[in-house]
Amino acid sequence: MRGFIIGRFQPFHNGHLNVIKKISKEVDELIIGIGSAQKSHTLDNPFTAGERIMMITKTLKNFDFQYYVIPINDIEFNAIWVSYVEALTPPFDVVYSGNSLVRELFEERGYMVKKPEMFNRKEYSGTEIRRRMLNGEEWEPLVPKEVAEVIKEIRGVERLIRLSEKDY
Ligand code: NMN
Repeated sequence: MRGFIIGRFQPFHNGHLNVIKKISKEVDELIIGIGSAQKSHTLDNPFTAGERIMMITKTLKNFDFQYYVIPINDIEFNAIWVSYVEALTPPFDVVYSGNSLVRELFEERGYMVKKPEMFNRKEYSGTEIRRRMLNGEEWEPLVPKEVAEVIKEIRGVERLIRLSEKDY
């Protein structure tokens, strides 16, 4: 049984990690799609696909299960999006998503779709973490320590602050 999960992971946080840990007990292998892979350097999507891959692979390095990380660009064509995802990924049997559009598109194609149980959604949220980064508040406890290290290495908080100051 192979599962598929997609998220923007801007950044990868403890909520994502909890969900993936749980799913890893239900499936033999998991495909982790990096959504909106083409986006970076904006306030909502500050990190590149490569940076998000680093966050995930470093966090999961001691995990004893098989997973694949696949960057997936957005396409302006929801009706063929599932076929587009299928063309980029290994085959899968079950889809996990908290995003109602993702669930709708896969359900219409006949996939088994599950909504992962999320906890502490208020704090384990990319929006909240990016807000804290911009306001100089404590964000590190909301992400795995490997993610905090990647964000420091790439000077991610400084990037976000610069993005908020310039009128690109
Ligand atoms: O659940 P979130 O974190 O929002 O992630 C879902 C991802 O799937 C996003 O990156 C979103 O852009 C992507 N997606 C893309 C399409 C499309 O390209 N037409 C459709 C549905 C979801």
